[in-house]
Amino acid sequence: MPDRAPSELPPSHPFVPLRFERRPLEESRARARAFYEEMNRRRTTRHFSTDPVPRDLIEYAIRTAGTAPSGAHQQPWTFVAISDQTLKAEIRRAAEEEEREFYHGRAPQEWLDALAPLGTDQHKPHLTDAPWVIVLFRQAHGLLPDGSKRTYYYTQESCGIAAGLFIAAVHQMGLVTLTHTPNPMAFLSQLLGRPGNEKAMLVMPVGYPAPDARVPDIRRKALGDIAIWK
Ligand code: IYR
Repeated sequence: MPDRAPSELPPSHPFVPLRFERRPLEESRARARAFYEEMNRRRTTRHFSTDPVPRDLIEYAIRTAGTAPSGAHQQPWTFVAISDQTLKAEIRRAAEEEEREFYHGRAPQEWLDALAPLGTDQHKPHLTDAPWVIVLFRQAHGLLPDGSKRTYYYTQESCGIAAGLFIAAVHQMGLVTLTHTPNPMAFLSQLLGRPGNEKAMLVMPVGYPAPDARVPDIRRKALGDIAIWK
C-alpha cells in the first residue's frame, strides 16, 4: 500500500526524442578552445563598481543555473536576488559581524594561514557595492502538499553544479561575481525569510568590477596536474 495518495506522488516524465545536433569535429574543437579560453579569463574579484545591472541579466544567470542536472531532477535550489540597498546593508552588517568573530577567534590558525595569501578579512564592501547580491539556498529536503518531508538526493552536488553554471553565465555576459561564504550563514534564512528546509550555501555579489579592481596573481593548475588518463 502506498502511504501517500497518488496525487501527491512526484510527476513522472514521459520520454521524448533527444534534440541533438552532431557538430563536425573541427567545429567542436574550435568551440571547446573558445569556451576554455573565455572561462580561463574569468577572475573572482572582491572589488565591485556600484554601476547598476538590469534585472533581466540576473534572470538569465539564474535561468542558466536552473539548467543544472540534479539528483532525481529535484532541482533543490532557490536563488534569492537582492537589489534593495537597505536589505543588502543588513546582510553586510550581519555578515561582517560573523566574519569578525571568524577572523578574530573562531577560525583555526591553519585556516587563517591558508587565507593569508589572498588578503581576505572581515570587511565585506562588495555586499553593498555590487548592484545585486544573489544568495543560493540549498533545499535539504522538499515539502509535500501535506507539509511532510520529501527526501532530496545529492543536494550539495546539485547546488554546486548550479552555482558553477551561474558563475559561468555571469562571466559570459561580461559581469563579475564572487563566491562568498559567510561563516556561519544561518542569519541569511532569517533576514531573507526562507523556510527551514532551505540552507544558505553561497552568497554571490554580481556586477561590474570597480575601475581599480585588483585580483591576486594566482596560477591555475596545469592539465597534467589535474587529469589522469588510463
Ligand atoms: N568566510 C570568510 C573566510 C573565507 C574562507 C575561504 I575557504 C575563502 O576562500 C575566503 C574567505 C570570508 O568570506 O572572508
